[in-house]
Amino acid sequence: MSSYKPKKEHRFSFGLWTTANRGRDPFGEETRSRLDPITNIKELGKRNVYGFNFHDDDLIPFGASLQLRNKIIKDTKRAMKDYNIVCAMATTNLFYHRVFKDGAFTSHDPRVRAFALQKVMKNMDLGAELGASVYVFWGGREGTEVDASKTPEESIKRYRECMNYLCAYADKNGYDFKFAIEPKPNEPRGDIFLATAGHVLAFINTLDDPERVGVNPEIEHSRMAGLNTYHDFAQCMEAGKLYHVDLGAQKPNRFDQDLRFGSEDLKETFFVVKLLEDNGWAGTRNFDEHPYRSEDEKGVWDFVEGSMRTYLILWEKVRQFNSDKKIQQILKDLHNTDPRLEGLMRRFTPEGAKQLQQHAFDPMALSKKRLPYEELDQRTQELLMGVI
Ligand code: GCO
Ligand code: MN
Ligand code: MN
Repeated sequence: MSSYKPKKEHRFSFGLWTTANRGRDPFGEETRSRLDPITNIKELGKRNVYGFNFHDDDLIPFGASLQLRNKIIKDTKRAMKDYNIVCAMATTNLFYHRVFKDGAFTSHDPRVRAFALQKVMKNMDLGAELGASVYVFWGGREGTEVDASKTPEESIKRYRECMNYLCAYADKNGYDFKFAIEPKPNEPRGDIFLATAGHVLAFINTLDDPERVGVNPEIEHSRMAGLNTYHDFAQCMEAGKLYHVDLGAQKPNRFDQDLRFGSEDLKETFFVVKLLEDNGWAGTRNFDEHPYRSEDEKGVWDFVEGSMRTYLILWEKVRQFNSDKKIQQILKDLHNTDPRLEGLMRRFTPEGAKQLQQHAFDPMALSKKRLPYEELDQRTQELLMGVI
């Protein structure tokens, strides 16, 4: 029985904004005091978190002097070294300042778009300096409330132009970041462009350098759209485009709740962990979520520890699932083989098609095969509930 204690080798990571979240929401003010980024990094490191992620403004206040910037960078590097924690991912805040009120890459104003590019390039330089291996793009303000105000076609073109520009910038500077675009259907905008993982996958193929760019799906965002998170993650992975993950929990079809990992949708979350672990996920096991607004400063660390602990418990459940004789027998029985038909279907040939057209099927006999999904799901449930 494992102790469910996180280790650096588990490669857990948190965004600095997750732990520094002060509980402000549209209806109420902050409920926690400010957590400065350096203490934040140290506290994460102490708890065996492998890496932190940051938006430029999480670390260096918007508009900070060069002197302050340099001091913070120096302190960050020191804390990383002393507390054995890496910078795993960097990203840009293109949503907080009012200059981005109608978008950054999709703003109508070329000066705003250019400012956004400048802000990203500057933070990419810092991300590279701190050793980040992924750069995330979350277009929080890239959207509309008023459909008459922007056409999606034009907006997508602008988005593409910016992504192409930034890929070229990274190339030119020899940065080997992977870029990961993070979908979200809405919030803070009424509608956000690139709403789901599927939209992002389609968009990536239209870029100049599709190799560099992948998806950063977030459990919460996928469930906000009422989608199956496991399927979302799996399709990105199957496409070779799962470049980063944002883990958390969410009741479906609501505002972005950013709840602690595993606190909702436990079975779907189990299958996300299973997907990652069965496929040897090499990225970070990254949490993007917020402590409850009702928590105090201490509760923030309960939230961090709880997230990692839940992951490790689910990981153990994955091992149990994979070695459970009953489950594995059911799965084995589900998978028929028919070498002849499989051979015919693998690739179209006129000869093969002729044989397939002539093959005599007995649909009624085929439909008689037992699919014991009740038993399979019940066993999975019982495994998750801890009685087997
Ligand atoms: C959200 C988003 C953000 C982004 C982050 C990275 O909760 O709406 O997940 O947290 O991931 O800003 O740019
Ligand atoms: Mn979110
Ligand atoms: Mn996210």
